[in-house]
Amino acid sequence: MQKEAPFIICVSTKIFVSFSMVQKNILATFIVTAVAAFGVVRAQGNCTSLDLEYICQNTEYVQGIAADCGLACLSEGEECLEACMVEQLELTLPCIDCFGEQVVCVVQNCYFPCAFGTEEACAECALQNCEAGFNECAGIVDADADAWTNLCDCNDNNPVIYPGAEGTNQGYDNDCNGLLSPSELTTCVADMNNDQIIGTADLLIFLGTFDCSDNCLPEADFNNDGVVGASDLLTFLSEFGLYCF
Ligand SMILES: [Ca+2]
Ligand SMILES: [Ca+2]
Ligand SMILES: [Ca+2]
Ligand SMILES: [Ca+2]
Repeated sequence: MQKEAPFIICVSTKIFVSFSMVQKNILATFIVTAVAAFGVVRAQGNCTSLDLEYICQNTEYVQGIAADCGLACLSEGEECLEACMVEQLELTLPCIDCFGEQVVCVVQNCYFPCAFGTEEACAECALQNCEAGFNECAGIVDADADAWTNLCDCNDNNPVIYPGAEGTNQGYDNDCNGLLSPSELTTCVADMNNDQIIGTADLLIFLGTFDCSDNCLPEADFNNDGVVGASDLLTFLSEFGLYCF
């Protein structure tokens, strides 16, 4: 009996340790998945998120090429147009197909205003008849209704983030310029490595001390209850991705 007791304790300690490791791995997988979903702009139409970014950054150039190719291929149709655009634009073929469809739409619906009317009349007709179809094909949406589509809205799920937006001190790059101004930063507790970003480096430090029994990092005990547990994890997750003072 006396020989077995330590053995049982030893085994149960091992089980406890491995169980805890499994939990940490599940947690890490969950968080990494959540982080990946957080960071990726999901394009739903024919255009990839890289296509949309390219169109955003080169809007006038893309429009110009589309118009030029449309004119050059007026009598030859969609294949000519696509070949013409592929040559000059860094867009995927399925995305370029949407431009082809749009030109066909304009030719079918707006031939007279575009051939004989003013540029404005042609544009107005195209907007009325062919813009919605193009947006649907390309996957262009304004999911957060802040008047900026996912072409240039660097976070289309948050209406206080769009090009030119005022800082809201919530830890977001509000104006999508890739830079952080004082009015964009917020106060964080989870910046474990003090680099002003709550990111994967902080996550690794936090997970290293999560559920700790000794040598706990006191700075990870956000609610000061003596353990690094579930409620601290919720705090950490609520700050993930934020920019801090
Ligand atoms: Ca938007
Ligand atoms: Ca937005
Ligand atoms: Ca900014
Ligand atoms: Ca950090």
